[in-house]
Amino acid sequence: MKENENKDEKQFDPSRKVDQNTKNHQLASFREDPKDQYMTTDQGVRVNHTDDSLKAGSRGPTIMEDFHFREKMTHLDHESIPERVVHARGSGAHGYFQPYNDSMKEYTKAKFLTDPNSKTPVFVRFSTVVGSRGSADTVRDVRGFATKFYTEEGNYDLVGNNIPVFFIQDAIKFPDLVHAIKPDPDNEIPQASAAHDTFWDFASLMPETNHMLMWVLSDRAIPRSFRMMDGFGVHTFRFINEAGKSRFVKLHWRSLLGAHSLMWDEAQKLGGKDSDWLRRDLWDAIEKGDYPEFELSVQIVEEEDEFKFDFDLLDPTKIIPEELVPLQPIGKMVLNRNPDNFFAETEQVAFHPGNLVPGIDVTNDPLLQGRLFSYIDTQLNRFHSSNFGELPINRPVCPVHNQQGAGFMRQTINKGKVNYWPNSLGGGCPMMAPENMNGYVHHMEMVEGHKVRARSASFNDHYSQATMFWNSMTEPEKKHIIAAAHFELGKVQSKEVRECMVGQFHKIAPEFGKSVAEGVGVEVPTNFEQELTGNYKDNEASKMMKKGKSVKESPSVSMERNKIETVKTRQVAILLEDGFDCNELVQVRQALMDAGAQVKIVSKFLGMRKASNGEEVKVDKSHITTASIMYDALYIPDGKASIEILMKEGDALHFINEAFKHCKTIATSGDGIRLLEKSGIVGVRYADKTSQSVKDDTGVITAGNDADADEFAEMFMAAIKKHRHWNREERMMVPA
Ligand code: HDE
Repeated sequence: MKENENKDEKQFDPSRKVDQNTKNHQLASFREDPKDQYMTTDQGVRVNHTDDSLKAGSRGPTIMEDFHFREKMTHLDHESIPERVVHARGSGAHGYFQPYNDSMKEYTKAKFLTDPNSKTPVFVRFSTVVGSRGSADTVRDVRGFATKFYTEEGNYDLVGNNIPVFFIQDAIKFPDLVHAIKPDPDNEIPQASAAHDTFWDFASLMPETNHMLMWVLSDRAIPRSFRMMDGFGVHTFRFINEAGKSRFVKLHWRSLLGAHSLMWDEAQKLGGKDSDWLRRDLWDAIEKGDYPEFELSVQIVEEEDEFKFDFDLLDPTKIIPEELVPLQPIGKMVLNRNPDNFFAETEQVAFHPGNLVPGIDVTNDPLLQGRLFSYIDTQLNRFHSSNFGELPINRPVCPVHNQQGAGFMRQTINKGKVNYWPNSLGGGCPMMAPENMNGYVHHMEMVEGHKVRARSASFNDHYSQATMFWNSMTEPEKKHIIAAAHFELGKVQSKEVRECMVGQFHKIAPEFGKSVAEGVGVEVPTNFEQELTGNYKDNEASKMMKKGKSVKESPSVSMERNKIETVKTRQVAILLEDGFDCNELVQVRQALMDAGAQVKIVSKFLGMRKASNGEEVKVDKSHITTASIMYDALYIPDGKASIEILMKEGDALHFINEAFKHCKTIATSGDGIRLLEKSGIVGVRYADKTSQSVKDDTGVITAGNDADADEFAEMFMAAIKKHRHWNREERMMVPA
């Protein structure tokens, strides 16, 4: 039985030990299943007719007393709630987290991170940031990666992103950032895109955005799948151990499938052909039992080392390079169950970085401090009640006792007269928990200072890590960043804004600035040395920081240098028509499926296609319902008749050209080589059609008629593991 079928409807007992199914059991009591039931009104009265309203005569007006009509219509009228002001579009999944061992005991008393026998239920919501609820999944944007851990000690939320830094350093700039990046206030254009004047105007005047801009222009901002992206807590948090000792910690999720991305052309096309691309991918994978897995790792810094870096640990525009503080893997999260109801779960889940459990605490990072206010505030706008914590998806799996009794939509029925503390009439209950009974005690950090509206000078370096990021990229990654900047700034009308931004890019890396300038019709400003004032002025404190530990390059930030080579869950299209070679198809398809790939037969029409030996296969997708952008690799089985038909199909030729353009692995044999030659692909060296050889040229695998099918399949899969063959971008032009 698949894990997600384990929908045990047992009665929920909040006092029992939490395991991976506890949240599922709790939700069970809220689920409704209409199977074999009569329709009722909200009051439970059975309905006997719901197709006509109650009227005075069949052609007369509707009568007020029609309680069924009024109730039904009122529900529709009130069905929507305000969408999230940012991260409006998201997709959720249930799962669990399990530590590998108890190695974190030294650092934190949070049990869910230290007990290898515990499987803590989680709910994760992935999201885009800028677009509204119905916007496309594949836009260039940061992705949210928010995890709610339903621990025995209360809910812990790790509300992170797929990029480890942020645009701004102080929360007070967040409303400005959001206004600048969201659609323009006069015409609400463009949707879900930073590519417009206001965002780049803001960014070019705020060098603190530089490091984040590099990440956002990189392929990280167009993930191939929510399952194939990393997550980051961004801020420095604190771990507190049993003895009360505090250490700084950064939290990271690593996808166990590796971080992979779309190409920009592909992302834009998917936005039209399947704007639910990431949502569908996540849903389908979980339904098939390909459960997404993420490893949680930490970087731990002793308090006494706080000032040993060339950046401030409290500055959210900086990473701690892994080369300075390596990641320690601590456990794994598995997402194994889709939500039952999008609204009740994915829409109503309410995250808050201030949902902490004993053993984890916050720091004075000024961005984090502002978030601690904003998340509750925004939930009040979404739910119009402070009781949103009682919603099934938000309620903890441990008992909740307090005197927060009333308010809109209160669910809990608090017993007795006593709803205040201290009390003697209620026996002093609910009681305060001393620290040894797991009462949450805030870390007793010593703070003092003048009340000032200011930023620490230790936050002043806005270039070094942006440069480090650029230096750490491989050549193809650098080219993609330049192309992304050409697109983004290319959409900016104001020449001054383009110039100013190019000036910033030039300061980050001269060759980067020059290459961007070339594509956006401006010169690198000759006297660009940003008029550094206020926060952007170099001063003694920031010079002191420069003496701290730093690296000029951090290979760990490059996706290309760290990709995980696997075929698992890759989507492979098989293009064929009547007359294909069935033996070869069966063998290659089996090898792919054994390696964990998902295989789809694509043909002109749906239905059955006949092989040259008379056997039939079922078509999964017709050309009109699919496209090469929805696959990671392409295989065209041999078979003279099938190939002859494909050579005359514009859609098939386009499929091949486009897959090639997007640097995907393409495999074919025998007559299939003629088809590749007929397509727009140029400059590839193919195997000799009549030989036994198999050839791989930039991810195009071709095999002669007498080649060994196993060898062919092996070479095909080895090429798929590379994900993309970037060197093609250099060598060839493709008309697609
Ligand atoms: Fe958020 N952010 N944010 N954010 N954020 C919200 O809260 C905010 C920031 C993140 O799937 C809102 O419930 C401020 C960083 C995620 O439901 C809101 C600041 C990071 C989600 C809000 C930031 C995030 C949100 C909107 C700067 C990565 C989606 C709806 C001070 C560490 C959660 C909501 C979900 C959502 C405020 C910056 C991650 C308005 C003020 C940095 C993943 O409260």
